Amino acid sequence: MRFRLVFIFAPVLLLAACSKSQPAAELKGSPAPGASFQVALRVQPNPPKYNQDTTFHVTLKDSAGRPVEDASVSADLLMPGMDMGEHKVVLAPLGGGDYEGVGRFSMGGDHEVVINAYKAGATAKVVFNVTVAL
Ligand SMILES: [Cu+2]
Repeated sequence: MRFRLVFIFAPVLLLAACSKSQPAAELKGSPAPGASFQVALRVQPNPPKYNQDTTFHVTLKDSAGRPVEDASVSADLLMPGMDMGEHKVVLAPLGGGDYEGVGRFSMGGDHEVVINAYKAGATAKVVFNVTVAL
């Protein structure tokens, strides 16, 4: 099911990626123990703005630094200490270990962006702290 969603959204996201001018700064993440992949996250704009489209761009590498393609990658947008309901953004593969998707934060302030990556039984979960501008 998740695979089908990724497939449908991919062409739209590729178009959006082509209109990008500047790559955003790479954020610092906290990997959960046992992560099989290295996860780098960029958000555009940085910082994200409340209730406006934010592009989440993930680069996935294995422990040897090689790009990991064909993984399932998602971003959960959470607020620590507040139940905001589930807000998951599925990131589509761009090739070369890059994944991208667009979502919105429904509030300003301190958030956690939790990136989950999965491929053939190997996983990674990395938490990034992001402060959303009003
Ligand atoms: Cu909130």
